[in-house]
Amino acid sequence: MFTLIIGNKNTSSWSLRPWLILAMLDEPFTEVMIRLGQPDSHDKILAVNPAGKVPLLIDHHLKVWDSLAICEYLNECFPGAQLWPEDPAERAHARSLAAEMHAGFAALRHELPMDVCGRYPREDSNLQVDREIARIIAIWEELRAQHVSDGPFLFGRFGIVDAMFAPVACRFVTYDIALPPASQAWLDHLLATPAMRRWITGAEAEVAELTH
Ligand SMILES: N[C@@H](CCC(=O)N[C@@H](CS)C(=O)NCC(=O)O)C(=O)O
Repeated sequence: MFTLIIGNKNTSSWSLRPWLILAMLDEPFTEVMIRLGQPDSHDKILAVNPAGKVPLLIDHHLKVWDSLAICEYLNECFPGAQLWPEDPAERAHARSLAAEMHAGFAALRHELPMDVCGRYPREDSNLQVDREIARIIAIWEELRAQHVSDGPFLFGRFGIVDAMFAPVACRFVTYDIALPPASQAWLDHLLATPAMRRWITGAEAEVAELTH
């Protein structure tokens, strides 16, 4: 059985991605949460992962870290799940989008950090954040226009690209960012999945515990 080491559900956007894939696959796994932002957080992470980051997937003697590397490994473990699209051109497109999300959108990450339970309607304007939001919406709109008849997720069926953008979906709710109907429908569908509901409930429990 896999063990997935994650950070706080309310804020650890990187952790959400592989967690969501395991949860969507209905794959039993042991979840270990290391609370971030504590004096001993870094030491606790270093004790399991020399890279000093979560998420970390442990599969028997194998350790896989970095959210995208974990998603790739899960894709290899579950080929039937088609976590990347089957068509090579679509797969290349999906990989480009996952890489763009993984390496980019720095202004959005910095200015609008993931805070699943927070509600802070965005008031300040920031050109770079506006540009990144526009790019994300363009990606979602294009995918939904292409794949609306294939299913409710970005490429039709659920896959790594949905997982990569899931923390952005949470941010759009937190910061009340308006979306065109097709993107909004994808976001609503994703956040209503039992897997995302579990993550959000976990984040709520965590925040309640921290504030009492
Ligand atoms: N590129 C990495 C980033 C991982 C990352 O930055 N994780 C944060 C939590 S969301 C972390 O471990 N922070 C703890 C620290 O830096 O001490 C990935 O994709 O997994």
